[in-house]
Amino acid sequence: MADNDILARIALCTERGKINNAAPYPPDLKGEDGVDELTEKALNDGVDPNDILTQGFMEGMGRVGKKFSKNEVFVPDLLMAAKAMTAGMIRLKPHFESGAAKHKGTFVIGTVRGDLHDIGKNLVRMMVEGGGWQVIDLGVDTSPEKFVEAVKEHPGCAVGLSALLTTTMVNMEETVKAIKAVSPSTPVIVGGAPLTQEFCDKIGADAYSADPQGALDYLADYTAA
Ligand code: B12
Repeated sequence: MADNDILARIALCTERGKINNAAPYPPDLKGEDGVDELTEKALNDGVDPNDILTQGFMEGMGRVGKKFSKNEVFVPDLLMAAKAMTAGMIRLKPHFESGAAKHKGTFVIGTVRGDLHDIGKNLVRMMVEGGGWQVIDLGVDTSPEKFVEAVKEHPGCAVGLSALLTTTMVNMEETVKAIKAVSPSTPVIVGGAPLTQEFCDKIGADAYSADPQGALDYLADYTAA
């Protein structure tokens, strides 16, 4: 397979959530190689790991992310795409560690203090990872102090905060203030079902998005600026 063909196939399998040859999902790709085998083949054929990331995984995740924003696909589709990408990322990981492939930057994400909801936060994490960023996931019930520690540990990072409860939205405000106190230039993106742009403005966060794609779009604009 030519480089462009294999990359297009990796993008398609990422978008459709085809993990590997043995995976029965999606039914129309049953018995065909998935992201796992295709990534291995591409690396063996000498395809640049950066191209696998950008033209394979990021292309596929970008397509599914845009469809999700338009309600053309749903949470399970996004989860399958992320699973497929994760299978390929395991093969790419040694190349990132060796420095042969580069991340766009570091994104620290967590659900704020008192809040245990992580399904949406995990989707954002996977999409941003698929967008070529190194993601540090602080998990759920994350204190402002833990976010501040991570910001100090990863200079130049961007931060994403998730909250699903009206009662924990106040902790989001406290977290934004704590981050801005130690690093005013660190961009903070907020999201979660009860949030609004108005709330984002009120607590001094830099951006709000109702879905993961919005976070990626903001990060793309931020790095281009
Ligand atoms: C699943 C769930 C749970 C699970 C969580 C499991 C888990 N691992 O996450 C469990 C059972 C643990 C749970 C517990 C509770 N829950 Co609950 N839960 C839900 C439920 C049903 C779904 C949430 C969800 O995952 N949605 C799907 C994801 C994909 O959507 P999402 O989180 O909104 O994320 C999307 C966007 O918001 C955005 N996004 C999210 N985060 C971020 C971050 C950034 C940076 C960006 C850019 C975007 C972004 O991107 C995502 C993809 O589009 C909702 C009801 C509902 N239908 O929403 C209630 C709900 C959120 N829960 C609620 C409540 C009250 C509770 C409890 C207090 C119940 C109780 N009495 O014990 C506890 C609180 C525990 C705690 N301390 O956090 C209420 C909140 C009401 C309110 N006004 O605050 C809701 C709305 C139910 C209701 N109608 O009453 N819950």
